[in-house]
Amino acid sequence: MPQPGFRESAERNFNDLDTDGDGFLTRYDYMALAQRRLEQTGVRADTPEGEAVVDAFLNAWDTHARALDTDRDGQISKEEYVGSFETLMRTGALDAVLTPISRATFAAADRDRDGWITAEEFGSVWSRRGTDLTAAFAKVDADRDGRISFEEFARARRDLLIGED
Ligand SMILES: [Ca+2]
Ligand SMILES: [Ca+2]
Ligand SMILES: [Ca+2]
Repeated sequence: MPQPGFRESAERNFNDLDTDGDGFLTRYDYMALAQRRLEQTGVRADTPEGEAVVDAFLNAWDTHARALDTDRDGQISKEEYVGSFETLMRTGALDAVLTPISRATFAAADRDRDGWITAEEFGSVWSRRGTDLTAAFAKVDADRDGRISFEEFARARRDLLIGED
């Protein structure tokens, strides 16, 4: 049974993933996303942190392509993505993709490598347009200790993706 707003979440995710806006997801879009993440965090691609970010996005592409690109033409249409989003969630494929991305993003954002994301570090990874960073930080910092743990970060990113926002 589709949840209310479910299709909207899936469409919004699709649009976020379709970096070049041509209406299809390709390997290029995921590479561009990884590149953008590196630019935001100021992490270089040839560092272990940078490689982890690129690997996580390419892993996401491989998983999405395997699950969704049924005609194997190397691109995923919006219909293919939106129509399969619920299956991705139910089978755990979404988490298999999301967890490495969250881990790599968290590591890239944690510039002083103390295992926490502070308010200053937060700005480089939470960049959905029109976001109030202070409010977003407060929401992600579930236990309100003024810093974001990996668990808090991963949970918030998942909620964002599936529309429990
Ligand atoms: Ca595209
Ligand atoms: Ca830190
Ligand atoms: Ca916290």
